Amino acid sequence: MSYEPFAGSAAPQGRERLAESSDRLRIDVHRRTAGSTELAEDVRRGLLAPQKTLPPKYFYDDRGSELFDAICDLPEYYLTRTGQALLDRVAAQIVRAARPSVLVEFGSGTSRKTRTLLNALARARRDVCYVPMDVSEGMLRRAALALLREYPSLRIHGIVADYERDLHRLPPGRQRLVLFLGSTIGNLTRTATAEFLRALRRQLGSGDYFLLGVDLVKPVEILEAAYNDRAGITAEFNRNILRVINRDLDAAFDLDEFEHVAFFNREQSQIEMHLRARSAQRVAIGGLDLTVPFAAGETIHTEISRKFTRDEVETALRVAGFQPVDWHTPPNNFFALALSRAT
Ligand code: AVI
Repeated sequence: MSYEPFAGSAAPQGRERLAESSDRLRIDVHRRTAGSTELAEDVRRGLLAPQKTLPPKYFYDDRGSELFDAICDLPEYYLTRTGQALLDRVAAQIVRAARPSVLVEFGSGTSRKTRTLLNALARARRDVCYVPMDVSEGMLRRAALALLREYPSLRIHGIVADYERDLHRLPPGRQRLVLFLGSTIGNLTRTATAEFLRALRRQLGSGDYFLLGVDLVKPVEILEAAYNDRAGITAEFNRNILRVINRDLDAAFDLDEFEHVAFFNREQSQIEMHLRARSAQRVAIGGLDLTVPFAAGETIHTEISRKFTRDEVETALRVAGFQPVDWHTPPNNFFALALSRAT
């Protein structure tokens, strides 16, 4: 047996806790600082910078996660549909190549796409332990319980943690297949991506596999439409970050005063999302004891979503210590699944 998460391992200490343990389910919760302290520091730093910024991870409270789920079903948002159809087509091939006994997933959310791989693994008669890592304990728990009902021989070791900071929380194991799907890596800067890949490689043993989903460069009209949907859901998602700050830091952002802006920056090969002040204003943030001035038209940069080429992805993987194995794309070349092996 290459992985035994349920036998005799010590419960985490301090802020970390073992939320749940049974024959088939274990959930470890790791929290480094109280959420609002980190939010306060990030908001203070971001809104005092010359180009105001806010980290995109704060989109995802319960409402933001629901809005993101709605985005995934939008006609303009090709990413989820295309990535899922591609995975449906190549899952069996990936399972044959990686032969995993542990399936790790970063940013697992509702584990939507995981089922495709679990089905392929069941068809190949491979029993696995699934290790989802997500910041949302509620979402991880709901997804885990649903999966346990659907897959009677599945074991799950959930990790409630932030994959950018807490990669070292990954339990040891062999024959692992690590999933990072949905092009979530595109929301990291180039530097953060390189750091993330290097940190991931350090956690893996040689011979473990990594499946990375990436959104590819394509005509600008298609890219910009995906982030400016006609139903206005992406705009609501973008403004949700202000709602989070109003609620958790006692701030007074008037959401109607901030306009959603999303465009493709060709030089950086990334979609940029901003919130643009419709008029000059001052916004009080009670929890920070701070008032932030905005000029009319000034923006808060809330997200990047990088769009990749094959060359760029494979170079980044190689530099971090992964050997590219397969590059899967759909006929329209909109999206790619890059399978690589830790060398
Ligand atoms: C989660 N991530 C891959 C999405 C993206 O497309 O970059 C987040 C998103 N932002 C606006 N729409 C979707």
